[in-house]
Amino acid sequence: MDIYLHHYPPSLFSEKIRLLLGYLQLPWRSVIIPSIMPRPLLMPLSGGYRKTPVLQIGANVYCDSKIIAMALARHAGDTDLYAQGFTAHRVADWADGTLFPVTVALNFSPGAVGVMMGSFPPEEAAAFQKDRADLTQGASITSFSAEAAEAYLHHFLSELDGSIDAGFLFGAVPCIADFSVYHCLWFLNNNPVNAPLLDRYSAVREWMSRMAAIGHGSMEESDGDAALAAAKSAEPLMPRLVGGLPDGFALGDPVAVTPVDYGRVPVTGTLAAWSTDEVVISRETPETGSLLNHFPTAGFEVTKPG
Ligand SMILES: N[C@@H](CCC(=O)N[C@@H](CS)C(=O)NCC(=O)O)C(=O)O
Repeated sequence: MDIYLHHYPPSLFSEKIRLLLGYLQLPWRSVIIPSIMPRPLLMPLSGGYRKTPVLQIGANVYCDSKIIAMALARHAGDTDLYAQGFTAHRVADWADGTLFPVTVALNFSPGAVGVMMGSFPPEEAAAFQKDRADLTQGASITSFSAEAAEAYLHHFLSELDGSIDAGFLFGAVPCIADFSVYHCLWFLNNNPVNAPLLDRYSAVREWMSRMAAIGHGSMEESDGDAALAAAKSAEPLMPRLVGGLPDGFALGDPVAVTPVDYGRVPVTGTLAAWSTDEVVISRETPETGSLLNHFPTAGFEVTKPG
């Protein structure tokens, strides 16, 4: 079954997944989506979920890089990525949830954002800013200044620099924590104003080079129409999930699954499976036929309509 990644090049959470596809040696098809809404060819697959990336394996669609990473490890039969346990998993979540807004505050600071936006015509820059205001419903994605972000960064990186002693964050091979920390620093490093902030951390820089060397593996360019056709010609496959349903929910219930932070667009369907890590809903559209949409349980809420 072909793997389609719906993404755009500067997306940092997509970089986490592109690198994981390389690490797990899974050949994949690249579908470049617009960096702002609307995304008419993706919405039938994602059900309205509007963050990036989205991963599709046939008629199974994975929303949020946390569940995408778990699904890819499961698909590849990999046992190393999550072998380091609780501390490594918490570091991964810390990076995705705490280091991420630090890097956003730095790259969107007045001094740095011009480098990125300067290459956009003014109307595109305005459309991007409006799109991101919609994403956060007017709230800032970070609630602190670039100066505060820089203080966080140096606090984090001086500790990190002193603790990479075996090649990767938790030993001689990368684990999920490496991929989550890496994509945030990759994003920072891509901004020429902020990249020098990393220079005083030589062990971090060397580790970043080792991570970058993993590469994106075997990628073939594709498009949204091909991805929709692939979904339509496939049957969704139910993974074997462990864990029970919370009280008050039964399989087959109509539900809505919504991120708890930003991009709070509910995806509706019928409840198909629920484990401690993953919630799966079943949906059907004329463009795709039957689908299963997978979300992480952490960071999403599941509600019943009415
Ligand atoms: N928790 C999400 C966060 C994803 C995220 O914030 N992605 C950014 C791009 S790197 C995004 O969705 N930006 C708005 C958009 O692409 O519409 C995940 O792990 O996938």
